[in-house]
Amino acid sequence: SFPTTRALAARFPDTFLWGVATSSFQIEGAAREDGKGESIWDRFCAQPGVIADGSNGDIACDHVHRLEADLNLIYALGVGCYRFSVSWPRVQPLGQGDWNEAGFAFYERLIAGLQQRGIKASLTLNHWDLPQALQDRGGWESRETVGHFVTYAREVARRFGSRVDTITTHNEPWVVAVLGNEQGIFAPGIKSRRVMLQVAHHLLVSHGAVLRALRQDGCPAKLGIVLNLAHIVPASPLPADEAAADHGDATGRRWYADPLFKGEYPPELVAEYGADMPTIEPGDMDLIATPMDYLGVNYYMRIVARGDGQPWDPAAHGRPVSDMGWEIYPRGLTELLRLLHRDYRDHGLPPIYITENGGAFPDPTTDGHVQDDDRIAYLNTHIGAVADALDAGVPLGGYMVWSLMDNFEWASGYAKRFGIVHVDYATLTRTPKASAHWLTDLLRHWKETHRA
Ligand code: GBH
Repeated sequence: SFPTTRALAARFPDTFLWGVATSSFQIEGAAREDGKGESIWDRFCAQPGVIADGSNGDIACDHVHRLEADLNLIYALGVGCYRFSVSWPRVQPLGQGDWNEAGFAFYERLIAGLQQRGIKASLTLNHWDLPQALQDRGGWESRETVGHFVTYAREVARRFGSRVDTITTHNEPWVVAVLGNEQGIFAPGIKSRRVMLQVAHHLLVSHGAVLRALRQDGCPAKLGIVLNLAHIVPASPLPADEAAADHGDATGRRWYADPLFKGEYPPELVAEYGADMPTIEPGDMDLIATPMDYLGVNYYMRIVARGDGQPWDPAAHGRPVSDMGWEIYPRGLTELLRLLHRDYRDHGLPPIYITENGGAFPDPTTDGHVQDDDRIAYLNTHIGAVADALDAGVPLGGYMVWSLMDNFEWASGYAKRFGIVHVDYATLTRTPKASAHWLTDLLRHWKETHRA
C-alpha cells in the first residue's frame, strides 16, 4: 500500500538535498583523547541513575577512530549531504582560550573526506555538548557564554566556512533549555523555569550574534538554526484541551520562531512568565531576528494535548508508536510545515530543511541481516508527507534521516536504535539495515528521474 521508491522519488525536484544526520557526542567516542576537554554530557553521564542503561559517550560508535570507514558508508548510501556537529570541547577544551589542534585535525579529515566524495557538509556548532568549564561558570544561563560561543563559531568558520554548505548555530534550543535546565533530565540537569528562560534567551541571542559575526567575516556558508517541532493537537474540542494545545504550541514552537522571525516573544507567555522572564538587553530582539538562510526542522511525532496536564498515551488509543513510545504520525509533518509557512511567510521565512526525521524500532535481526520494515514504512510515509508539503507550496530545500547509524540516544543510552546502519556495540561493526538499502534505492530513482 506504500508508493514505490520510484513513484516517491519522482515527487522531488532535482535541487532537493538528501542527507543523513548524526551528532558529535552521540557517535564520536574518544572522550578523553588528543586533548579533548570535558563536556556537560561527559559530566552528566557520570551521575548514577540519569542514563537508562548507565552508559556514557566514552566510546559511543568509536567514530573518531573509524572515520574512513564511516565516510565510505555515507558515500555508499548515495546521499548528497552529511549533517554532523562539532564538539566544542574537542576543539577548545575549556570553551575559551587555547584551541586544540588535534581536535580540529579530526574535523579537517572529516570535511576533506566529504569533499573528496562529493558530499556536502552540513555543520552544527552546538548539538548540546557544551564545555564543562563553561558550565562551571554558569553555562548558557551566563551572558558570558554568548561571547565565548561567538569566538568559537568564528574560529570554526575561519577554518571550514568555505568548505561546508551550511553552518547551524544550535540544534534544538528548546531541548537544551527545557530538558536540560527546567526538567533536568538532560545535561546539565538543572530544574528551574527561570534558568530555562534565561538559557533559551542566550541561545537565541548567541545564534543572532554568530550570524552577524560570520557575515561580517565574509563566511560563504549558508547560516541557520534547527528547531525541534512536533505537530500538536487538542485531545478533544473542549476548551481546556484546546488551551493546552495552544499553550504547547506557544512554549515549544512560537517561543523560538516568533523571536527569530518577528523579533518578539509571544505576548501571552510573557505575561504568564512574569518575574521569571529573562534579562533582555537593548538590541537583543533585533539581533535574534537577523535574517537566516534556512530554517532546520526536526520532526518526530504528534503530541495530543490534554487540559488536565496528563500525557495522552497513543498506544492506549490504538495509535502506532515507535520504540520511544512516540506516536507515528506522518501527516503531522505536512501540517507543521504548512503552519510554519502560514505564520512566517510574511516574516522572511527562508527555505526549510528537514534536518532530522526517523524512528527507533526493535529491528528484527537474522544472521546479521536487519529487516527493519517499521523504519522503512516510517521513512516512506514521512518523505511522502514532505512531498505533500512541497505540493502545498511550502519552500523546502532538503530532508535528512536521523540517523546514519545507531548511537548514544541521550538519557535512553544505547538501547534505542535510530540508525539506518546497525552498530554492534560489542564489536563496533556497522551493518547497513534494509532501510539503508531502501534509501539508496530511493536516491537512485530520484537521480534517474532527473537524468532525462
Ligand atoms: C533529537 O531530539 C536530537 O536532535 C537527536 O540528537 C536525538 O537523537 C533524536 O532527536 C532522537 O531523540 O514528550 O513533550 O517531552 C529529539 C527531540 C524533543 C523529541 C522532545 C521528543 C518529546 C516531547 N525530542 N520530544 S515531550
